[in-house]
Amino acid sequence: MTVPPRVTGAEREALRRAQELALRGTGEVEPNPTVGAVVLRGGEVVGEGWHARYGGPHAEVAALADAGDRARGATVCVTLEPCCTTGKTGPCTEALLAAGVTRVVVGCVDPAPGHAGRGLADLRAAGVDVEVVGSPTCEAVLRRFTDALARRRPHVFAKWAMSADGAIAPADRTRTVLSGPEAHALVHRWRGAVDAVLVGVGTVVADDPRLTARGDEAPTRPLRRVVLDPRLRTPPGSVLATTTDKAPTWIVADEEADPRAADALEEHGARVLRVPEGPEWTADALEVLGLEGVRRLLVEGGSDTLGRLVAADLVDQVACFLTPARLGDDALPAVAGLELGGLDAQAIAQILRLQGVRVEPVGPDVLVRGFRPVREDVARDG
Ligand code: AOF
Ligand code: ZN
Repeated sequence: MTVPPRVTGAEREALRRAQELALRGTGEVEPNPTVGAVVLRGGEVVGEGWHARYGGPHAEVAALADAGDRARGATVCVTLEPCCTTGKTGPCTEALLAAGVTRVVVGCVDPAPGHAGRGLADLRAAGVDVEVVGSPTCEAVLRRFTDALARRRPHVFAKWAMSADGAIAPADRTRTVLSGPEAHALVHRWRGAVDAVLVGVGTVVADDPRLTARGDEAPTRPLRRVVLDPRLRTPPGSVLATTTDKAPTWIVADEEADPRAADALEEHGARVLRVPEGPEWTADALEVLGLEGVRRLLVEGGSDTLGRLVAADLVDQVACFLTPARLGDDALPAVAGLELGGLDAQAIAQILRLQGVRVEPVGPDVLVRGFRPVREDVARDG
């Protein structure tokens, strides 16, 4: 790494540590970048922080909180240019100024259009000494983020629980709880850290789910619940359609779907989004969600929806809970079109083409997670 002479050895070391901290957010913050920050005072580390969950505090804010009063007159080394706009949280540039930081060492510039050097300019204008290292390691960490900036659809995080024989429901399709309470707690936390949760209409008809976030950490904004429902089969009396006072429900339908069905759902307060018929309907539906401001989307099934998204290479991130249950012959496969029964975590990860795989016990279940290389289509016009 070529480091400009204006960066001290302690700062270089702090930036390396900040990169390490940044990686702790992997799997929790995408499509946003993983970011780490270290507060230095007189060459000593007095605070550390990272961006830990989507929608949560940014790395600088976490590191400043860790440093407390010692941040006054200190240097902050951060892997990414501090943001200067209010997104889900306030601008980091203002947090740095309010804390009395006098020098900021930045790993690389934020490629996001609204940032891209403006944060650096704001800090300099306020009299802060700013140094950009241009670190290739920091840039490498941003790859997933830069790719996501180029497309309009959300980052798709698909989650499911499946039996040891690779199914999500028994032959008679009755609702079956497969994973343990620890897995449920994790799912509720994830629901609190996405912009929307999506299921296919088959799941609404079979399970009539609530899809609310009941985690310990209060969601930063009302969770949008989305049903992929081309022909508008969502029952107007379903929980999702009748609880829109608690959380918004969006039904994504084909443009040709029955207008009377749409009226019935809208009467209850659900919103029907129309997507023109076409060979890439699912991709188009995701794009509509992206344009509506959904950047991180949790997909919770069912079998057909997961199968369609995987087949179209529209899944970016996977979390699969392997549970000890067995559902027997003719059970519904967890992901339509994929045979995942009787396999261990490594084999499942291989079939799903996961990268950066992590396998860990969660109560009685085993959680397999990773990222999928996604298709290049991303900057589609039209
Ligand atoms: C920072 N520090 O730790 C991160 C930054 O979705 P939001 O509101 O959290 O905003 C995310 C945007 O802020 C993201 O698109 C990227 O440009 C920047 N990320 N910036 O100063 C951080 N994660
Ligand atoms: Zn920020």
